[in-house]
Amino acid sequence: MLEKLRYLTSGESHGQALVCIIDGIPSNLPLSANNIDADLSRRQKGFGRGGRMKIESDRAEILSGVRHGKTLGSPISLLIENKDWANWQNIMSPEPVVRARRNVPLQKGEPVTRPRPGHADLSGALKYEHRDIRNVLERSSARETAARVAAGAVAKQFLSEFNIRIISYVTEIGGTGVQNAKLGTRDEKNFLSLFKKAEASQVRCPDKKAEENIIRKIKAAIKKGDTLGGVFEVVALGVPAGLCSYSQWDRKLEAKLAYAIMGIQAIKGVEIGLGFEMARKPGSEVMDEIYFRSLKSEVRSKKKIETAGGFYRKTNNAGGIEGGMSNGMPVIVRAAMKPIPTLKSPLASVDIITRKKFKAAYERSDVCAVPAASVIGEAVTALVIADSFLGKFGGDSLKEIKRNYEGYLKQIRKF
Ligand code: EPS
Repeated sequence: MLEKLRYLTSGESHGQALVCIIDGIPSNLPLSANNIDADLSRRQKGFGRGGRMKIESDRAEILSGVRHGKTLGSPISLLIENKDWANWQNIMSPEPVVRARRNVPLQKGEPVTRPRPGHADLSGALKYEHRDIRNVLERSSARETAARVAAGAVAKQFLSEFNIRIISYVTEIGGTGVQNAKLGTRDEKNFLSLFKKAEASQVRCPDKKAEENIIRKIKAAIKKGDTLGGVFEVVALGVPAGLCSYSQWDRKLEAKLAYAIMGIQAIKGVEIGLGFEMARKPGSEVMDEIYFRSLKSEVRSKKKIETAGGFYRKTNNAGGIEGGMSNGMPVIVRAAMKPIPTLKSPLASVDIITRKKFKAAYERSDVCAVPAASVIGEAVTALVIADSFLGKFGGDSLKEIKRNYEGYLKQIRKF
């Protein structure tokens, strides 16, 4: 679905490393591994994560596409080591495992033959003809999202040159949380305040009371051997009107966002703006009415610059998108994550070799990863917005894109 920016990830959860190639980032964008590592670390946080996060401390190594702190315009490749690899070198060895000495057991690992309901295990085994489910679960694991967060951090770095920011917060976990009405106004100032509170929260929830309830819920789930899903919101701030198009189904901004968000492991639903709630209300209550304020200008460095005014809305039920195009308001995406399918209190399943009923195998896992999913949501949203931005203002160097963008802003101001 992406037009200008392409990216691919590779890597198994307990393999040597995760790898990501991003193609289409223009030249001369300042970029260092530090820009990426900050988001990698945010993705690892959140109350309810399992033992694995104590092993990993994700860092990106830039292998190509950047020289002396600036992008070259060539593909950027990134590598994130799996620290846990040290414990899996034989089990996940790319080379056939051979016996070092007679009487030394082969450390290939016991085949996993017990598919977990809700996981990729069974369909993946059938599809790829694997009789060891490890061959499926290693790649279907949400560990892969570290690579997507790294790619998203590069997209965010690009967008920051145009004062576009992508933020997120969690609104619900396990059916408890903060109601939309209590989140406050849907304007930039309030979104930034929600984000600040979310960054300081153990579960990325901006409401203190809701955070306490959520933590209580997660603790109860840990005790029961259960898992929890939830809802998070991603907001893109500073997006200009006119990204993407109504002209073709696959050029619509909502379509691109839904595609990207649904591509995150365990996501089962996406809404834009008021989303499903819009379907329950009459048109007179949900459309964002249009107003106009005359332009205000200031003289800065001997240049007259318009600083405020133009068309605006008082509400943002559309979530910043009308007719498949950004309309200049914050772009709001909400996503529903299902509970993690790896449960300590197992569910019924059938062994793929013996065909016997059993209670599904427990692999070490998280109890809740909604806060992490919210950071991943930011990453894929950043990639979509950056791609759409490049689709409209595309050029090969940052300077060329800035020139194109400024020309467009001038055009809309004069409209
Ligand atoms: C995951 C299972 C757990 C999670 C993992 C996703 O890993 P492990 O099997 O090693 O305990 O911790 O998430 C990550 C490793 C990560 O970096 O987010 C799964 O089965 O999807």
